[in-house]
Amino acid sequence: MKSSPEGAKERRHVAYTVPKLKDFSPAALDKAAERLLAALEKENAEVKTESDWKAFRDRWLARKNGILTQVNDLWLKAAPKDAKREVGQQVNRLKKTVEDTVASAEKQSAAPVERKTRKGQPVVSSPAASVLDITLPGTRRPLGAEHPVIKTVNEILAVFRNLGYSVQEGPEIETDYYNFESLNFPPNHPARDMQDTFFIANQESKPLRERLLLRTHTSPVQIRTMEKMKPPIRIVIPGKVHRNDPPDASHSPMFHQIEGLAVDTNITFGDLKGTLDHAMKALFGSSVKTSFRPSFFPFTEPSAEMMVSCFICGGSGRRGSDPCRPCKQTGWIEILGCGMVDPNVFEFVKDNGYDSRKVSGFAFGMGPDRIALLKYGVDDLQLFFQNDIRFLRQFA
Ligand code: 2NL
Repeated sequence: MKSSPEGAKERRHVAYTVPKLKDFSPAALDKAAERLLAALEKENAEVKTESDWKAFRDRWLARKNGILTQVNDLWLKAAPKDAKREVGQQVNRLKKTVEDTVASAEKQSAAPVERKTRKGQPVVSSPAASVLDITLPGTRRPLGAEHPVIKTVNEILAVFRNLGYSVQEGPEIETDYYNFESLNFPPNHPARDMQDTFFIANQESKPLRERLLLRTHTSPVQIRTMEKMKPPIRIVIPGKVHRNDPPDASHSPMFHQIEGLAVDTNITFGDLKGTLDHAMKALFGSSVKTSFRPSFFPFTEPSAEMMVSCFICGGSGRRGSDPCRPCKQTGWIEILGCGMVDPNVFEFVKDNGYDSRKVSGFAFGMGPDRIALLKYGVDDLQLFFQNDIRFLRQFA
């Protein structure tokens, strides 16, 4: 029978095995650790190829029966109570050394090996040189670029970061509780209808508040954040949201939202106006004006829609002799919804310090897809989501 080279190598020495310890004294531990490290060094020196390295890694790090696992079981778990601390520290040191050694062995197994040509000058080639013609031209990897919607999202986030807001994110699959109930949506509110919401199938056996759906706005993240961070807070939340809207030039079943929330003592509608007016000037230029008109959202009271003077026509409604299309000749563009957080919303997080008698807050939400359409003069939202690089590369 032919024996493999690996088999021959194995027989040359007896492989290290983790001994059971009878003596857990520091001196005995040091001795055991010394033997283990000697074996590690010896085996490390024998790693030449990638498959050597994989075997080396598995022998030392495999969760099931790897040497470190055995050390944990035979040394740490078996240690008497009064030696546990000492053994634990020793095992942690060994763990770190083994992990570092295995990690650097990977580099050594993949590193180019130095070879001599017949004339004696060193030639650097990879172990795979025999199957790789290094004189062939390389594969071109075209550079990617930021998607225009993400670019817009990042610009908006930067404005709020500069005001001291932090960025929070959360799951796209949400519960009815976080998407609706905690946001003061009455049981028969139209936004709960199948019309708008994508429900996850087969949830009927669960209580309503635990049923899963695709979030229809990023507001659930605001509740989740208020559950984990006490006031005062200043946060902005970007993300994908989903609504059962058929796609057309201005609608998509997946779109983006950025919401913001500031909660503190004595936050007023004046703070809301000042903050958002500043944000619009930072985004669209210092000459834009803002205007607020009453609106309704279930989670804010009072609520408003903010208009920004048209940054395409400068508010005139006309472009030369043509009517301005983005603002429909009104000179104003509806840019976001906002309002003062409804005390009913704080009620759901009152145990974390949100007592509506002590704190107040403002919130706002905007659609960066629509803002990107306006900013780049694109007339069809679908273009943003078809990922045709002939379209996208224009923004690179
Ligand atoms: C819009 C309007 C808005 C909010 C979002 C919010 C969140 C909490 C409490 C109160 Cl947790 N409000 N979010 C408030 C007003 C408007 O979005 O038109 N978005 C595109």
